[in-house]
Amino acid sequence: MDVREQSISLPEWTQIIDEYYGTDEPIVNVHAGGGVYDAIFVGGGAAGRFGSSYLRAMGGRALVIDAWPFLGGTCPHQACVPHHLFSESAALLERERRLAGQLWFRQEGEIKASILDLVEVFRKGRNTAHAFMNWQTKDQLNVEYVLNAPATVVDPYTVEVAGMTFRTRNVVLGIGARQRPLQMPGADLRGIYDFASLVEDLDYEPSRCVILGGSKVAVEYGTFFQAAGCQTTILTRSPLLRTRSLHHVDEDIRRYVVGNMRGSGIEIVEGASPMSIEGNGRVQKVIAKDANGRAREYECDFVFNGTGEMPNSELARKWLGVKVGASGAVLADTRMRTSVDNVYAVGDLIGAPMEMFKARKCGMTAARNIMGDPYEFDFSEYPDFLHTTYEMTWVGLSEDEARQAYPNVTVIQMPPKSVNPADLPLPCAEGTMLYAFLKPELSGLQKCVIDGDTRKVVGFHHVGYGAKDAFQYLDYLMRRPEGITIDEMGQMNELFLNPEHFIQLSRLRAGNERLADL
Ligand code: COM
Repeated sequence: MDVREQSISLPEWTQIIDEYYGTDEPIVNVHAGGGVYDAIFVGGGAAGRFGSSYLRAMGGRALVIDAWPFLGGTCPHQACVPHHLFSESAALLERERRLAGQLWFRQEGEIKASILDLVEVFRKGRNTAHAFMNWQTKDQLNVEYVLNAPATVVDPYTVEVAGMTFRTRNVVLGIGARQRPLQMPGADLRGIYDFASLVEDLDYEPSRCVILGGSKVAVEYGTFFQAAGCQTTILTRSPLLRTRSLHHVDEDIRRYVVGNMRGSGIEIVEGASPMSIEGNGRVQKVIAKDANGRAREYECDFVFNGTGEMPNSELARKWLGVKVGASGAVLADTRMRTSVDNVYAVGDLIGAPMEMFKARKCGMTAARNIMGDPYEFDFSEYPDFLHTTYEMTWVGLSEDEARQAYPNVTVIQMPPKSVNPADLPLPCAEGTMLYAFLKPELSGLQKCVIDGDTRKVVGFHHVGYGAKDAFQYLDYLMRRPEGITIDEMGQMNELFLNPEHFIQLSRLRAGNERLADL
C-alpha cells in the first residue's frame, strides 16, 4: 500500500494496522524521485522514530524501516504501555484490598480481577497508539518510512526492503532486544510467558504464578499478578531490588517496599536457583534449590520469565560485522558509532539500561552526529523508577553510597527514622491520602540525601505515587555542574500538597548553619 499521497485519519490508520498485521504487504511512505538518504534507520522503535525525526528537523533526509505495520516498537506494543496499564491496575486493586470494608471499599473476598480480561483490553486498544505514531511521523514530522516489511542491510550504504533498494550515507541500527529464553528442563512447556508473550498469547486465567528472576519486570509483573488475585511466588537469586543495576536503590526504601510486597501476600524466595519446570504438557510446578541447597517445589499453572532481556545483535553482526560485547550488545561509543564506519547503533541493541530515555536520546545522538554535530551522550547516571504496588523513584546516591563518598552526610526523611510508620500518617502526600488516614504505615517514604559540607543534595528517593514527573527535573537540577543545595531547594515554591515533600522539608532545615538530620 502506497500511503505517501493519501491523507489518512487516525481511525483509518487503526484499521490499516489491524488489517496489515500478520500479512507481508508493505506500507510505503516514500517521497518520489529516489535519491540518497542521510540515514536509514533500521527499526522504527523509540530510537528510530526519535532519531529520524531529529535528523529531519536538522534538515536531513531519513527513512525508517520496520517489520511491524506501525512505528513505536515494543514500547506501545508489548512493554512500557501494558506495564503501566497493569501497574496502575495493581495499585488500584491493592488499595481496595488494603482498605477493604472501610468507607465505600468492598469486602476483601469480593476483590479479584481477571488478568486475561485486562490483557484483552490492552490488545483491543493498543492500535490507537500505533495509529497515532504512523500519522504523526508522516503528517507532522515528514519522515519517510516502509512498514510491515523486514529490512536487509547489504552494506553501510545500501538497504533492501520489500523488493526495493535504497541508498544512504549512513545506517542506524535500532533493532531492539528480546526476552532471554529460559535454559532448563521444561522450558518448552505451555504456560510459560514473558512480558511480550503475555500480551500476545495468554488464553486462560492464571490462578497460581511462579516468577523466575528478580529484574524490574519480575517485580512489576509479580505485583500485578498478586494484586489481581493470582497467588504469586518470586524466585530470585539476589535479594529483591539488590541487583547490580539497582545499586542506587536506598536500603531503607528497599526494606519498606519489599516488606509491603510481602504484606500483600507475595511469596519472595531470595537465594533461589530454579532447576526445572515440570508438567504434563502444561506447567504444574517449578523445582528450585533454596539458599541452603535444598530442592523445593512450587506448584503453579503459570510461569513468568523475568530473567531479563538480550539485545538482537545477531543480524547486526551478520549484515555488517559490527563488534558485539560479551553481554551480546552491539558496541557503540558515546556518539553511537559502531566498529564499522557509517554504521550507528542505538537503543536496546547497545545494551543496558534498556530504558525509554536512553533509546530516544541515542537516536537523537546518532542523528546529530550524522548531521555534523559531534554530540556525546553519557547515560551512566540517570533517574529511575519501578512499580511495586507503589511507584518507587530515585536519582543520585543512596544513603549508604553517599556515606562512602562524603564524610558528613545529612538525611531528610519522612517518616523520620526514629518514628514507627504505624504511629504517623506522614508523608500524607498526594496519592496516598487515603492510606494516611486509614492505614498510616502505608503512607509512603521519602528521603533526601545531602552532602553536609557543600550542602548539595546528592540523592532523592521516593515511595508513593506521582513523583516521576518531579524526578525528571530534580535529576537535571542535581546534575548541573553547580548542583542544587538544600538552601536553594528551600527557596523553591511548592504546590502543596504534592507527591514529594522535598521543598518544604528542605525549608525547615535550610536556615541552619550546621545541618542536622530531619
Ligand atoms: C513510545 C514510542 S510508546 S515512541 O518513543 O514515541 O516512538
